[in-house]
Amino acid sequence: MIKNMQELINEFEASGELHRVKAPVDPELEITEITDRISKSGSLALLFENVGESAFPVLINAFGSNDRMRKILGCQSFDDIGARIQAFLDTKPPGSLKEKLKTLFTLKEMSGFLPRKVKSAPCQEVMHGPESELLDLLPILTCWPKDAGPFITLPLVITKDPDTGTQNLGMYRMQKFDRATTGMHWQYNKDGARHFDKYRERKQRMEVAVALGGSPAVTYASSAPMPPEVDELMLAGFLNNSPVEIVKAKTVDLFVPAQSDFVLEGYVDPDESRIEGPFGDHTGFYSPADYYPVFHVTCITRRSDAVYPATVVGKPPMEDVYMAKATERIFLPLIRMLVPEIVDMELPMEGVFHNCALVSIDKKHPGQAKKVINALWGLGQMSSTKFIAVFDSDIDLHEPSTVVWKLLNNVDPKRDMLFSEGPLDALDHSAPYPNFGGKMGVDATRKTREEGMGRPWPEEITMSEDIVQKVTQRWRDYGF
Ligand SMILES: Cc1cc2nc3c(=O)[nH]c(=O)nc-3n(C[C@H](O)[C@H](O)[C@H](O)COP(=O)(O)O)c2cc1C
Ligand SMILES: [Mn+2]
Repeated sequence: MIKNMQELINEFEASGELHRVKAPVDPELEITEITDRISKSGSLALLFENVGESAFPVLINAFGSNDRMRKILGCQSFDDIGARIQAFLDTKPPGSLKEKLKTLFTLKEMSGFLPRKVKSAPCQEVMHGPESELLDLLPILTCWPKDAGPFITLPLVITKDPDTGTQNLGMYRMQKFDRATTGMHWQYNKDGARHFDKYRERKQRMEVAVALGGSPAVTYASSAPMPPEVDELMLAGFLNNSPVEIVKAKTVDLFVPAQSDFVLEGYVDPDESRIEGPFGDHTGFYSPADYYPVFHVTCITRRSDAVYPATVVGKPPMEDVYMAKATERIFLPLIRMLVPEIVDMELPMEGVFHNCALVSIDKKHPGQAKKVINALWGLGQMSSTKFIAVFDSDIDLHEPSTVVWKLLNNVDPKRDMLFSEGPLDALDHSAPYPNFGGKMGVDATRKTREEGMGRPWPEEITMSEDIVQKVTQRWRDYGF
């Protein structure tokens, strides 16, 4: 388990996966251009030691490879984590599937991974009060030329449900407006926004803490689509195989991860909003400016050896592609619990996750592919998926050429397309309205007579096994 950013730097440096940049660099655009080139060519973690006027180094692209993601999540393969989750599911007595999912993270077996409260913590070694430079202390990056300003790009936003007292940890970017305020870019369907709606109804300010850095598994967990009402710190504890230590924040009634590098404490006022953006986003386009709530920072605590974590999003592949790949594998067993005929899933990076899902199914009855498409359009964060294509289970969804081949050959557009409309991701720019628009499903499975296929389905070409073996054995005889 990698406990904090300092351990992560040591580990990745020892394995040759981290490059230190000692030359002075500008947090405005220069770091992005360097990081983008590294992301598109082999992908090392980068530690910028000398960033603008800031006293703190910047760690970027720590999550930017499948190998490093596996080390961060402590697994040999992401599917091993899925299998661990599956094992927990199997211990549950039969009940409705929905019920099972809801109770999965409240199981007795999971209680060992609940966060553990501690009295003192590294994240509170140094405190900067309300009169200090606050956000001016941090080397916050301006990522792209038309961004509205500097953005904190790896923030773990901690809020509390006023009804249940459950905390949520969500990654929502934050535009720095000045030394003491930022935007708070939680999209309407995210847990932070749901908490905020409750405070608005009560006409109360909401206390917010924002952690930066600390345990990389905690940072990953804050981006994971956990069901509402389940603390992401429990997932991080599960991944680390050890509870996350949390400490009471200094000035707000929230618990924050003890290993964090920085903690920003403050509040969001329901009566206040301000234009946020544009921001060069992970779609590869600028997301437009819009009104979002404002976060007031009233104090900052930090480690004495704090490192500022950042990421740059842009045209894929960037660092977030590897975080999303882990999510695709880890959450597959949960999706399969609700839609059991699903065998595998691939979210191609060009679809930037919300635009396209490929799934394979074990097809048993007519119309099943279309059933699966509709089911996914009603499932948690999957419901904002724009394109879904369904294949038979004898396909490797992770081979783009095979996928396109089957898609183009197996589909009769008139019979196999399903057009619909519904909620879309806030970052979709093609739809006529924000968050709502058209959707398309494609049934690329083998079609049967019951599905209106008037002709026999052809057999796929494969060589007979004895000839394959014979040729393998004789390969040298042919002079190759
Ligand atoms: C680098 C990165 C940046 C993100 N930025 C945002 C953002 O600005 N707003 C947002 O709503 N979601 C953003 N997300 C996605 C959320 O973190 C993700 O949907 C998460 O599940 C939200 O947590 P929640 O379900 O507890 O709300 C981002 C994810 C990553 C990896
Ligand atoms: Mn959540």
